Amino acid sequence: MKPVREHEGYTSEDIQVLEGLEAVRLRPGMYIGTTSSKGLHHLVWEIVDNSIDEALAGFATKITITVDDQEVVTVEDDGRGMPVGIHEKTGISAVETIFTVLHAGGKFGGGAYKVSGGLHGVGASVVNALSSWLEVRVFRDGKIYYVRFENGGHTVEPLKVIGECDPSHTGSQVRFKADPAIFKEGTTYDYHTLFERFRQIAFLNKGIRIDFHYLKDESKSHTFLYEGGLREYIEFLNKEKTVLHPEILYCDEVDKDTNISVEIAMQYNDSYNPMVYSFCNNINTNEGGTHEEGFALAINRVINKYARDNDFLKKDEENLTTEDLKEGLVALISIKHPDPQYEGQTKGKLGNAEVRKIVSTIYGEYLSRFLLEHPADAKIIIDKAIGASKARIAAKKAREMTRRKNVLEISSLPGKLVDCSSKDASISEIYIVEGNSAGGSAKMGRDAKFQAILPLRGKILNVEKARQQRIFDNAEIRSMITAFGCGFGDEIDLSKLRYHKIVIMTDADVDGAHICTLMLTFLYRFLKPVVEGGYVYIAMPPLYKLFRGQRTLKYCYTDEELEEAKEEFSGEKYDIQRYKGLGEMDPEQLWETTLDPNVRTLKKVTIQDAMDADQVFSMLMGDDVDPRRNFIIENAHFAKNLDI
Ligand code: 1YM
Repeated sequence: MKPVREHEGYTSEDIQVLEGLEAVRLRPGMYIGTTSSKGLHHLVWEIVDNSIDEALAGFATKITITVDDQEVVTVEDDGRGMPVGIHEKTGISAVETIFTVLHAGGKFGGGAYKVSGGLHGVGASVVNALSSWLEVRVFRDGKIYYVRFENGGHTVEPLKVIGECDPSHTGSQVRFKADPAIFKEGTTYDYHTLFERFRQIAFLNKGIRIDFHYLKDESKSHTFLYEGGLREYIEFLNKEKTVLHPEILYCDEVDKDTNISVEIAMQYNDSYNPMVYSFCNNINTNEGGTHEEGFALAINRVINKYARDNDFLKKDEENLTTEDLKEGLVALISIKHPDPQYEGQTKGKLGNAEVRKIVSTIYGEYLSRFLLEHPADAKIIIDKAIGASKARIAAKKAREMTRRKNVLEISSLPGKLVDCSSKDASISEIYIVEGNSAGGSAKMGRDAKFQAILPLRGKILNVEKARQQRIFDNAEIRSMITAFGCGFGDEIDLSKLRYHKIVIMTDADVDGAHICTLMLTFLYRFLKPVVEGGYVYIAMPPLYKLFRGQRTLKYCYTDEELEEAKEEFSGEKYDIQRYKGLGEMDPEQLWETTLDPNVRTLKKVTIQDAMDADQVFSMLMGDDVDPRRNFIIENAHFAKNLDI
C-alpha cells in the first residue's frame, strides 16, 4: 500500500505510525525512564548513539554535537548518510521510517555491534515523538536530502532533495528541539553532563573524534579524541594519584568465534580503594556482570600462579584474594557485544554467560605475558597485593579479638549526640554540625521533637587515604556510625537507620566545603545505600542578612538573591551583614533560616554516577592542592539542588 501524506488524509499505516509515536508521548517514562533532566539528556544520547554505530561500523570518524542558545541540539557525523531509498514495508523513505516507526532502527542493517540497540536504545523515533520539531539532513551521492517533523513526529516536509554537495561529502545531521510540554522541568541541557558523557564516549571508542560546542553563556568548545583508548582513560583516572608502576597494562582483542571485542586497561596506585569500571557497548554496567567476573578470574588465577612460581608466595601461605588484588587498582573493562543481555535491579549488570570465559581467557593470556616480560612491574603489583593481604589478615584477627568493641555493637549512643525525642525514623533528622559553637546554637535552636544534633570537632579523617582499620579508630566516624544506627559497608541495614534525613551543616566557606566533601566521601564509601536512598542532604545557611536596626528584613542564600533584594529595596534604607560562619548566628536565627522545615533550603545529595563522584572525591582528596581549591571554590555539583 502506498501511503499518502498528511494533508491528503491518513492511510492505515500512517495511523499506526502516529499511534506508535502517540504512545510514546502518552507514557514517555516507559521509553526514556523519566521526563526529568535525565530523560532530556537521553534524547541526545540516542541520536549520538546512531552516529557511534556508524563509526564502529567503520564509516564515520567524526561526530559534532552543538547545543545552541535556544536549546536546539544538532548532531552530525561523516558516515555514509542514513539510507534515503524507499523502504519496502512502509513504502516511505528509510530515513522517515527510522524517525517515525518505533524500534525501526534496529531492524535494519546488522553485522556490526549496535550501541543504539543496547540498554538505552529506544530509537530515533522516540526522540522525534518527544520533540517540538526535528529535522534531518542527509549528505549522500552528491545530494542534500531534507525532511522535517513537527509536534511529536508529524511529517510536515517529506524527504526531498534541497541541494547538491561535493560527492565526497557524506554524512547525517539531525537537529531537534525537545518538547517543553513533555519535559516539564525544562529543556535546558547541562554542560557538565554532556561534557562528561562525550568525553567518556571518546575514551571508550578510540580514534573517534567528538567535537562539542555549547553556545550558551560564554560559548564553550571541546574536541575529544583519544587514539590510546582505555589506556588514556586510565592515565586520566590516575592523574591525581601516585601510580606504583609506570606501565599501563593494556589489551585490545576480538574473540574470533563470537566477534566479541574485549578492551581492558589497568594500573595500580598507592591508595587502598579499588576503582574497577566496566562497560558493554559503551554503557556503564555499574552492577558488574560476566565481563567483570571474567576479569577477576583472570587476575586471580594468573597473578597467584606467577606469585607461586616466583616464590613471592610460600607453600604454607594462602592465595591472594581478588579483594587483595584490587587494592589500589584502577581498571577499565570495555566489551562490545552483538547481542548483550542486561539484568539486575537497574539493568546495569551484563548477563551473557559466554563472556566470562572469553574475557578470562583473553585477559589471562595477556596478563601472563605481561608479567613475564615486566618482572619489575610484576614485583610491585604482587608486593601491593601481599600488603593488602597482610592487612586483611591482621584486621580479621583484630576484629575477632575485639568483637565486643566493634562499632556496630556499641549499644550506647555517642556522648556528643543531642538526640531528638521521636523514635520514628521517617520524621527524624540529624544535623551533623561543624564546630562546637555552631553545635551549641543548633542544639538550642532546633525542634527537639524530630531534630537531633551531632557536633563534630574539626575535620573528620580523610577516608580516601586510610585503610579500614584506622578509619574505625576515628572518634568522629564512630560517633556518626553509631548515631545512624544502620551499620556500614556490606553489613548495612537501612531498616535500622534512625533518621531519614542526614543533614550536613558546614560554614559557607572553603573550609566548610572541604569538610562537607570529607563527609560525603565517607558516606559514599561506607554508607553508599544511605546516599543512594536519598537520605543525605546539605543544609544551606544564608550568606547575608539585610536588616534595619533591630529588624531583620530578609535573608539571602546566594549572591544572586542579594542582588535581587538590593533592587527590591531601592529607596529603603538597610544594612547588610555577611555571615562568615554558622557560629555567628544565634539559635533563633539558625532556626528561622536553616532548621525550620517551612523556610529552609536543603540540597539533596544524589550521586548520579558513582564514577563521576569517585573521580571528584579522588581529585579533592589527592595530593595536588590546586585542582581541589579551584573545584571547591567553583562548585559542588555532585549535590543536585532540591527544595524541600
Ligand atoms: C546524527 C545521527 O543516524 N547516522 C547514521 C545512521 C545510519 C546509517 C549511517 C546507516 C546505517 C546502515 C546503512 C546500516 C542508520 N541507518 C539505519 C538504518 N547520525 C546517524 N549513519 N547505511 C547508513 O546499518 O546498514 C538506522 S541508523 F536502519 F536505516 F539502517
